[in-house]
Amino acid sequence: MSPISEAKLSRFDFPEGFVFGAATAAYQIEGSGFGGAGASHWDTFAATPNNVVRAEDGRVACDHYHRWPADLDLLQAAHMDAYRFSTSWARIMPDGRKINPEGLDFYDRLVDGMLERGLKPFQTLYHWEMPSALADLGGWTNRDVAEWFADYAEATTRRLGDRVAAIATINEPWCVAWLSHFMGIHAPGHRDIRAAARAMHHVLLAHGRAVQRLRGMGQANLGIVLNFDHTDPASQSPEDLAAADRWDGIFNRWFIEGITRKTYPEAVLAGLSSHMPQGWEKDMDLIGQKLDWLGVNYYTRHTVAAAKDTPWPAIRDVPGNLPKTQMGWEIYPQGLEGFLVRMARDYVGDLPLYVTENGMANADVVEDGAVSDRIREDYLFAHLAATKRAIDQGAQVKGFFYWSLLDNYEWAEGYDKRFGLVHVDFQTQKRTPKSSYHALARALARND
Ligand code: IFM
Repeated sequence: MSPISEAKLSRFDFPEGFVFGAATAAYQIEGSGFGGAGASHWDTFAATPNNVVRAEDGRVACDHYHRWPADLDLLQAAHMDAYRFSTSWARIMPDGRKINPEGLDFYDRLVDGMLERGLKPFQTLYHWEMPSALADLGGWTNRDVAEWFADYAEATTRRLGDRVAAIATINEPWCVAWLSHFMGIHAPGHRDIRAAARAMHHVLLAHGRAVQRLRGMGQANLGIVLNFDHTDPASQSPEDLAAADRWDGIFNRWFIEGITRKTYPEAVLAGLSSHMPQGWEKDMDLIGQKLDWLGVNYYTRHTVAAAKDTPWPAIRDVPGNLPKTQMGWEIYPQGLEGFLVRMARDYVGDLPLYVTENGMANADVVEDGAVSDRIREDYLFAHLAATKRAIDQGAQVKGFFYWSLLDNYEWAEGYDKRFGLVHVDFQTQKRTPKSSYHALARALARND
């Protein structure tokens, strides 16, 4: 864990103009199923037994749809410069195609609310609410998803594009494709290598098509948010080294190499190529659209070993011995430094990088009206220090967003896992800023 002296870092230790913020996502906080919104594949996934802890869903979540002014006030009061939020496809296009004006009006007010408070709006277009009507047509396994997504991107940007500071197409394509179509852990819950191969490709195709469309409209500052998992081999045996390389390829190289090199890693194609959509190679130019920035989400590391006598990718997790968060994720800040430096060195050079998510879940409780989460303070400042070390090594990191502003709906984990700087009582919706919120606010104060 970090030496506590790292808690002394402040905004003045970072380059002038460095952006500090917090991140959320629509389904995890807004509440859903009203305001003209359509159903998404998360509603049906959650309604199916054994997918989500206690079958909890996002119907109420943090009721942010009605409480957003107070939530934005919390960001402002912590001296943040920006807010990373997502727009919900199912709210804006309930059937996946036709616009719901009420949905766009909501985001219009939200973006204006950010600007009134001096917060730069960092928008994400897809943070996982595939409209059910499109999921019925195969969702990410259907090649047409690229055009559906570009239509949604265009409609949303026509309304908000004049005021948002940055747009990310997709949040965490690895989760959209692999976690959801191979591992079955997120919606739509498939465990099928053919579905996974298609989703792995189509999610990037949709990204490329949306960037092309928005660029054509003159929209600036377009990026994508990728998640990364530091991977260590369980031993130096050739089998474990190869397993670690496969995991690194699936998680950490597939998406960035698709975009920046217009190729996919050989170690992954070895398992996926026979399941890929026909002619996928011809899509790589569209996928490799120029980016204006890259978002890096980072949480943890994994140690992996070869799993003998199992089908490709034949990998198994080996429990690590570092301190863990409430998610059971090892705390390893060096991994963040490593990925920021690696992205700059191997893939994007001087392209602006943002840490678009980093944070930890903890079983926080309110005592005498306050929450003491010193462990999160340590986690946060250790990762800020890792970010600073990457900057010192030349990575062009321009901002850091803590995940998350609020305790919220942690997908398959329901409401148990608390990632927020602000505690939410899900019965009363009372917000209680935690000690980590106050520590970050002190670090970000400008003293003027
Ligand atoms: O809550 C999620 C978020 O939606 C995407 N990135 C990881 C977070 C923690 O699991």
